[in-house]
Amino acid sequence: MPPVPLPESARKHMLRTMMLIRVVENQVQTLFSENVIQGTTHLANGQEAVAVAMAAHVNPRRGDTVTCTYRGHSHALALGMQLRPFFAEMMGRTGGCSKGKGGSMHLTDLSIGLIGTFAVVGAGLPISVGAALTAQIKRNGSVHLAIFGDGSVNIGAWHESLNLAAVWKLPVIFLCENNLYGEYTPYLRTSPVAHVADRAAAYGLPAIIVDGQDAEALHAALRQASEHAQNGSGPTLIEAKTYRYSGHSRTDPAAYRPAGELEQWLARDPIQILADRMIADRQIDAQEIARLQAEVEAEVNSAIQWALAQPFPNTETLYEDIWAS
Ligand SMILES: Cc1ncc(C[n+]2csc(CCOP(=O)(O)OP(=O)(O)O)c2C)c(N)n1
Ligand SMILES: [Mg+2]
Repeated sequence: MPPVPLPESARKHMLRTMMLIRVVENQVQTLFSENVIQGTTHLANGQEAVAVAMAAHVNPRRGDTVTCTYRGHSHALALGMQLRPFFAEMMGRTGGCSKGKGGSMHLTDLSIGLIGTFAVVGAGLPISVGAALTAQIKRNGSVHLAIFGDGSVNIGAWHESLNLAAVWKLPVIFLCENNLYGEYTPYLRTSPVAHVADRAAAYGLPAIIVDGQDAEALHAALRQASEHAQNGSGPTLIEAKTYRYSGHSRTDPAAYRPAGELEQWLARDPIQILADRMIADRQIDAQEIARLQAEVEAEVNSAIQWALAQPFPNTETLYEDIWAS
């Protein structure tokens, strides 16, 4: 799907949000190495365009929802999660979006439509299908997004979700971030078809393959899928071809990647692609980009300082916010 030029204000918002996500992810990496963030982290450097294009089509007031994976920082921020509860959650502190009990892999905020980020591969899809079934019954016109990686497409729940959503024509978008690897294994070593999108045919679904580094191409693909869902035609499978610059998680040096592969993808950086297009259209210049960069860095640093001053949850809260005790 080719890019469709968006208005200047929409471009600027996407550019700034991608820059913010990049700064945040780099800080998460640093804070993790300093043991301020514990557990594990999965960074999305290189995949920012998918997050900002996706968020442009989510309207929580209409009841839209999103599920995603443990690699969910970018999605949460693009949907509008505030930096303070974001960093407090990362650090396991009470001011976090899940009161410090979820951490990096479980960012959740119903007010922005983010109903869950799931560490179990493929687990988000049935939840999104359920949300879409609710929407169909309530006839509220909402659209529901399941975001997942290429590594989930051989999980049973993935196939069951696509099948059920197709049969019932549910208003759901299946958005795959195909970053070529599931943990340390290349996609093509685990799947016999070249593209994740090829699998849509088995369920009679429309599929779109899109450049995952181009925010405007992604925006166009998501618009088509969103309109398809809203007019009662059911789900679409979108495959965004993208790449994670770092390894799978905090301890992975990504030594399994062929030489030169990372450099090829760095040359197609999603922030640079949109910035170059805006520069060519005289909508931004290097000075304004530097100003935006300084602005987002200051916001991120101030949120980190705030989060560092928050307490850790005390043991009395251990049995709060759970289904049963
Ligand atoms: C059901 C299940 N099996 C295995 C794992 C271990 N695991 C964690 S992440 C991952 C790879 C998933 O890769 P992908 O879906 O491509 O997402 P990416 O990390 O590339 O964003 C695996 C196998 C898991 N969390 N859940
Ligand atoms: Mg992957």
